[in-house]
Amino acid sequence: MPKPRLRLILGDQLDINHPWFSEPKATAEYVLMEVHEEATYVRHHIQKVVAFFLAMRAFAEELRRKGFAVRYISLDAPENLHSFSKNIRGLAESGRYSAFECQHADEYRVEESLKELCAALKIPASICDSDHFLVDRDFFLSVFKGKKRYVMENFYREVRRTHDILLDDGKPIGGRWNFDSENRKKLPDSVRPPEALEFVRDASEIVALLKSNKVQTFGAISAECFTWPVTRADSLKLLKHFCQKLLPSFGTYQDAMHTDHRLLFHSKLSFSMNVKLISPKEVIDAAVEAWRASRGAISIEQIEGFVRQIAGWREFMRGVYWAHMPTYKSLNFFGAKRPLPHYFWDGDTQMNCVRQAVRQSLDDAYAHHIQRLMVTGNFTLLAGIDPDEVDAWYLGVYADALEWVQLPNTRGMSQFADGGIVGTKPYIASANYIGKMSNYCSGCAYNAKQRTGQDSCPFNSLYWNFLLTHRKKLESNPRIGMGYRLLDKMATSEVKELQEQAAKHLKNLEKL
Ligand code: FAD
Ligand code: DLZ
Ligand code: SF4
Repeated sequence: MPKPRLRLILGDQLDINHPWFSEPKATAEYVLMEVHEEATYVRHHIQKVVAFFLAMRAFAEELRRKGFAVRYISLDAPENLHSFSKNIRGLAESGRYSAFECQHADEYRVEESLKELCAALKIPASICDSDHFLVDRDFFLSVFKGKKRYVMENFYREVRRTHDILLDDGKPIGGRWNFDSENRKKLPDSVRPPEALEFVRDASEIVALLKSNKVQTFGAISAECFTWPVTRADSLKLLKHFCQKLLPSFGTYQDAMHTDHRLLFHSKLSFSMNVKLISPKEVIDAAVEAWRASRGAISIEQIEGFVRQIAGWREFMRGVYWAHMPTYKSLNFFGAKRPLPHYFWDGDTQMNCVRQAVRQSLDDAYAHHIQRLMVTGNFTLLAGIDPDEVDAWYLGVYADALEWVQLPNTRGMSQFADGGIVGTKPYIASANYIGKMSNYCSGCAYNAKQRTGQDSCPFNSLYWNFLLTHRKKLESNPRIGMGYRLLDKMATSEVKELQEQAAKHLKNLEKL
């Protein structure tokens, strides 16, 4: 019998439709491994680690059921050396395999170590594509070749053209490429989002394994009632549920926030997609098919809003990440250096919006986009928190957090620490925006209408103070000029009061 090839499957490469699995089964042995290196490179939410381990174990089982040879190295396996490279070296040196193969990793850190590993092995080694994304890494570079800056909209149109998504004879269906302006409604009392679809499993065994192996995590978990989708079957059910129940209102309430409705009309498909249980193409195809079959009952604003997130933002962020790593990880345009306040770890703050968004994140390892961008991210930006600390929080807290998508969203879109590589302006807002998009302010200890005074909402004075502090860096930006024009119309005494109030809030940051 010829020796098999050894093939590594990373925790975010759980794609049963990868070309590997169409090849003759006997030619390869597949290895998956639970390693300390990955469980501890940042402190993760417990639900994130559990979701990865359960998904990896279920995938290994599925492969075995289908007749593939699988080696699964669990966290407590005696032979586990707790790093991808060390485990692979050990196996490759055993003499049992003819070659080593892996797929490109999505994270720079891991990709670099795999390249080093392949160069060092004594058996032939190669890296292939994961075949997951709609476009490859070079597509991004080709769209922006010779251009001064990246524009997500231009990239998004090219992706839609490449895959013929929502086009009629090359023209966008509905007459426009982008319906973002129709995607900004607050949730009215009369609208009740459907019950979330959950996939209840007992995760006690993994929770005990993490504890006995001293993996430090944070956040809450109900071990007997773990609800994230961790198999392809779960993910397909969730996609169906999204298309039937959530898509009809997805776009309209995409930016809304509500204390009683954590998920609203969001899909919660990010973990499934990021670990490749389902592909972005099949998610888009299913949603477009549901929209088409509805014969107008689902409006174009809903489907375009959803497609834009996946064909646009998700792929665009990946392009930015690979075009700018590793330097991107240390950009700090505003020189922000305050430590992250304790309430990001315990939710204990009087600011209701931050409390809701953080507690939900700690409870569920999930918050939707606007909570991440316009509540927690907005606050850390206005308060001048060190982007390294902000990144570590975002990378740890969400089950869907992998660096290729977390970093450009956090350091770029949300903190503008890249000086405008991802976004055209910093996403900053006062209580006015949060009040307009949520019911948070009515239950808050602070007064959303007040800019100064002990009870004044911190977002208000911090907003104006941010503009003043960074005037040199921002005032020439046409998208933010309005703020400076308003500032210039204010009386000097009013500006001074705002600055003094902001200074008090910043001094009192840990107690807000
Ligand atoms: P939905 O609202 O249902 O959207 C559908 C899908 O669109 C998502 O599943 C996701 O795949 C994609 N999508 C939407 N917005 C973005 C975006 N800005 N970038 C990339 N994909 C997008 N997403 C992650 O997958 N991992 C992260 O670590 C992550 N970190 C973020 C950090 C910050 C500061 C911000 C502002 C956003 C971050 N996002 C991240 C993007 C987005 O918030 C999540 O993808 C989304 O909330 C996941 O929930 P959902 O599946 O219900 O999304
Ligand atoms: C996130 C994660 C965690 C917590 N643990 C593992 C693990 O033990 N084994 C594994 O293969 N993958 C894990 N992952 C996902 C990896 O971090 C991810 O596959 C790489 O960073 C490449 O993107
Ligand atoms: Fe947040 Fe300010 Fe509204 Fe309170 S008043 S919920 S702190 S925006």
